[in-house]
Amino acid sequence: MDTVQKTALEVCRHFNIEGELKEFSTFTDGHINSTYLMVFENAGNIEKYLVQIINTHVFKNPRELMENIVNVTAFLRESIAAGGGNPERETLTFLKAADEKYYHIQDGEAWRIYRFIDDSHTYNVIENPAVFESAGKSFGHFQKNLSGYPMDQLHETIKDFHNTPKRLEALKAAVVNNAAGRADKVSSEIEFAVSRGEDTKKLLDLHEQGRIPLRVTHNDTKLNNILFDNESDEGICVIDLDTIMPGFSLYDFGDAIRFGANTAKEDETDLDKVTLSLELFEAYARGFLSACAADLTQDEVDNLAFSAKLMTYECGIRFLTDYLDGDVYFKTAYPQHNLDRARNQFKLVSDIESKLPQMNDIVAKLYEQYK
Ligand code: ADP
Ligand code: GN1
Ligand code: MG
Repeated sequence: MDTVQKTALEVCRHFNIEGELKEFSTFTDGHINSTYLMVFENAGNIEKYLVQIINTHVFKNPRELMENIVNVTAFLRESIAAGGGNPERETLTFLKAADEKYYHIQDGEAWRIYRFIDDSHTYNVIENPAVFESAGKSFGHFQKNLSGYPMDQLHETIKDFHNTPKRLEALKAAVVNNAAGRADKVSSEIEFAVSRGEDTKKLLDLHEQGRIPLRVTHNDTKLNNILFDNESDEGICVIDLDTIMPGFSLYDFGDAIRFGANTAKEDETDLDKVTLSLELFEAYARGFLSACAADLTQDEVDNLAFSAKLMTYECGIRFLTDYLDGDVYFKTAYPQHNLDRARNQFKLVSDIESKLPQMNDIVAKLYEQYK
């Protein structure tokens, strides 16, 4: 048994999990937390848990983080049950440790445990538009379900998470610091980011003018943060709830398109393969608008297409910043990984720029249908 497995097992015992450990495996989908599946046999029953080390470099206050998640999932549980759904499968269920806390510090790391949702899968690339339409419905319903949640009770788990002007400032500071000595290699990428500075303020300006509201949003709506049912292939559960905070609906829409309507993986290095699929864009927009069009303001609707560009641009800025900082934020598999991701995102931004008129037409048509 290696060290992490041994520590994870001690953590499980602290959460009162009994029985014999039968299986231990690692999930590598996420860029932030360390995630393990642990299967136990207990009195003849098989029990499956998702055991996670919270990345405390990213989430500095695990107590506040877990308070948000536990309260939000309790709220979701009620609205799912009221709508006739199954809360055990449609939202996450966190375990409470022996000391009544929802996380436990072991060997200097913050751990948490929740129930594994069986017979489900995630996607990193979409081939079938119907799957992406279902993802749009899932995130649209998620927003709708949380519309009555008291926003002032949410802790801001990462300050200025989608503040794009501040993300650009952080990139400029990283260029000046040049902590990893990599700035010389990426002058064209820096130029790409800086030349689009005007775009960073657009949504914040609209908010200041009272034209787009703050809502309770997920803020990390990438496709692999939805579990799909193995049988129906429908989105069943929105996961990765660490960044639920007040935000704009457009962040959630744009980020989902950024990841899921890309015709290639987020770190594809053959940039000819990286394009915005209009078919996938339409599929997601249909799912999303069919779930929540009536709740959106006209300014939100008018900026859905733009939000895809903004969130892709912002994510590219963040990958590039982390590359310059020496890969201190996102998990990477090799030294140039963050740079490859940044180039991929910037290629997608260029492609979206050329397709914005068509994307806006698609939104206008669907909005008429679903409002
Ligand atoms: P990260 O913040 O690192 O992205 P996630 O919370 O998204 O971490 O979890 C990483 C991966 O683990 C997910 O993309 C998914 O594949 C899997 N996963 C997470 N929670 C569950 C669950 N309750 N049931 C099944 N799989 C899960
Ligand atoms: C991270 O945690 P994960 O892998 O779902 C990141 C998102 C980025 C995404 C890029 C807390 O998401 O903001 O958009 O990587 N999450 C955090 O793939 O920073
Ligand atoms: Mg995730």
